Amino acid sequence: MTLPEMQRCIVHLDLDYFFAQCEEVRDPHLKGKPLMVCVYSGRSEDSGVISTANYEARKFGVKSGIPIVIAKKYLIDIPESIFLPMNRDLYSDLSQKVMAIAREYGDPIEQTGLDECYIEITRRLNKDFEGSEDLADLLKEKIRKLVGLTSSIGIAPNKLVAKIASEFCKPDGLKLVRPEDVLDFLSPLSINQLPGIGKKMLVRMNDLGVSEIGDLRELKLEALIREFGKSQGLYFHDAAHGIDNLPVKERGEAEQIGRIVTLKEDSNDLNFIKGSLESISGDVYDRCQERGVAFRSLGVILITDEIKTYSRSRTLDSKSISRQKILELGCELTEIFLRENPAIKIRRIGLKLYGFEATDNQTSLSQFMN
Ligand code: DCP
Ligand code: CA
Ligand code: CA
Repeated sequence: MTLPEMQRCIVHLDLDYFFAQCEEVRDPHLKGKPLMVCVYSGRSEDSGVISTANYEARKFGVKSGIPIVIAKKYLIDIPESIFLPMNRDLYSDLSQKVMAIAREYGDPIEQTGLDECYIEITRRLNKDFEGSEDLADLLKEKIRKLVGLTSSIGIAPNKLVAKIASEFCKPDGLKLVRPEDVLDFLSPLSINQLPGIGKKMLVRMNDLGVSEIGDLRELKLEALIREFGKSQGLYFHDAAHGIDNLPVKERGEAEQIGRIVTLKEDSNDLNFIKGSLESISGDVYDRCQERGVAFRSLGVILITDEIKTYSRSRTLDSKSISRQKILELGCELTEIFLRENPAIKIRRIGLKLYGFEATDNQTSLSQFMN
């Protein structure tokens, strides 16, 4: 079976007990003992919280976010326990090494934290999902060999299920969820395995009789929207059905999309300038479409015949993806500028869009997922 068109294969890679494991890489003697990385507040010797702990410490109930004093109580009978301060440079150095390796295994990759990323491997597979496990095994092995870290990998037809799968198989695991198995995989999982369900939401869900993802699937979309509002309701409905169409996107892309052109001649005639604004609008609009984003803010850049630069901008009440809107706003801002500055002639004109948000078919999920 070849991958049907539009069928994606996504890897979610998450490094195990990351900060603490980095410390073990730095000093292998630390291995095998309960190890805590601490965020010391500095108020008193032990004030602060646990950033993360290795699995030996977790056996005693230590976890991220608990006070250091509590962790010390849990480990009172284990004198070889180790408490270390944060060493951010080390974590970011090892993180960069891992991400560079991940990049060799797919394209694009979306880094969502120091210790995790999504990798789109669809185009690396020419047969079916089976090849994906071998690929992920190679990736895990390479990270272990070259960086010294263990990781957990989920493979699924979308980011949501891949993330749940990597969490599911921790530590040092690999979990493939084939498209036909998505619903069976999700059904028995506790509802708080879904990204975006914290303690409060868990209580609300339990009150509705929902404790597993399968229970959530029983609820109708209308009922979910009534209970949680449109965007959350949609998210829960899609998530319960294992649906997520969000693309894997490189981070750190330009925060704005813009273009500047030189007018055929210097001018303060809006009708003449409008011709250029039309073509720039089309261009920035196309680039928004390619990236699948809507914008909230638009600015015009006006460069005068004396090479002075001015700009005017506007933020909308709600996001827009309309080419017409871009042109209208561009003209409006230019007109206001020209009215206020009748003596100025424009040599170059530009538009920029920023304040990006996901387009509508993406909103429900993107609010809750990395
Ligand atoms: N972190 C933190 N405070 C938290 C949660 C996490 O400082 N409340 C830091 C330390 C973690 C890193 O972020 O090492 C990654 O977080 P994860 O949630 O992925 O947890 P770990 O990697 O520590 O453990 P796991 O093996 O469960 O992934
Ligand atoms: Ca992790
Ligand atoms: Ca993580």
